[in-house]
Amino acid sequence: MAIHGDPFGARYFVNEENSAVASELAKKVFRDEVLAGLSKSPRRLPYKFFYDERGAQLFQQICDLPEYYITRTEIEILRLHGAEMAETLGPQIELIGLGTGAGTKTRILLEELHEPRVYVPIDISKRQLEKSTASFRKMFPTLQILPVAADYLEPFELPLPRQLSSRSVVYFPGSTIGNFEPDAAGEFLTRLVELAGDGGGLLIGVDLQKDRHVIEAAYNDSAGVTAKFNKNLLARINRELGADFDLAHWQHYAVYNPAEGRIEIYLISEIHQTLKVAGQIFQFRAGEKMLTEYSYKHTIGGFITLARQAGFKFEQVWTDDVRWFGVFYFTVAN
Ligand code: AVI
Repeated sequence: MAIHGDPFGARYFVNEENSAVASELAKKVFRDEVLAGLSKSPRRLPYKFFYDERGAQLFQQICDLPEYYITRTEIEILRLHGAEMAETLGPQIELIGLGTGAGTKTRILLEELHEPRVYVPIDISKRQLEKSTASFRKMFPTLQILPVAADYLEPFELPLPRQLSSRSVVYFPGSTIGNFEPDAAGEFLTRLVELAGDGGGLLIGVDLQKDRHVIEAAYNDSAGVTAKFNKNLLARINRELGADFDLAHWQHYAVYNPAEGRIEIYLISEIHQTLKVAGQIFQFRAGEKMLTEYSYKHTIGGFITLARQAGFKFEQVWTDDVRWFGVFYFTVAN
């Protein structure tokens, strides 16, 4: 997935020509995956495309919603147990942050860590990365920060650090692992074993199974922000693929599936409609559901098994009082 050896963090310093090629490629991938998803039965749109600029802003608003317990519970766990986490991860580590965004959680963790040597934030948004790197450099002047602007779902290169560290610890907060289906989650964790390397570790935030009403409220907030976030995917398709979705004819729907342990998020067509997307015609029945996202809620035991199968050894889990959320620490098994 990633190798040390790109001494200048070249992915961060992409030149204009490369970035034009990359954005053409990204457009093609977006078009192909949307058309493929719309051609499936039942139809589904890939959740990873939620995060254009507007989508990222809306997600930020979701994190602050009273019903969306995930972000504040994870932060509470870090505040309560950060010192013990630092003890467990050990001194002088290299921290590799995946999709850490603005970096609120990482900052709490870095403040607790003992003499962290290197921090490698990996984020798809170059602008976000530049902003958070600038403020982290001020906050942690002795820490070597090597940002990588990349989609961590795709192969990328790790910059070569100047400072020696005791071990690499991958940090993957936010329960983003919950958006992967079980097979994909297993494969991704296997890639994280490789990224952490021999002697390395993984600190990962995971949303846990709980009363379905709590979960359903988090994805059906009273202010309607999650509905906007969901429908923004259609707005993005309209804008970038020349489609004609009328957002007024689509309804946000989120329901917990206890058998699968996941919340399922859909857009429902309110009327019979014929639409054009990237020059292709699609017909939707009134009441037809189009899947946009799964968000899996794990049990502690179930997640440990998943990570074990990928090649990790379980070390510890920290939770809040009511066990709504878990921050797990694994090391790479010998
Ligand atoms: C990013 N991810 C962990 C969020 C979640 O809770 O599954 C995405 C989200 N979708 C709707 N609300 C939040």
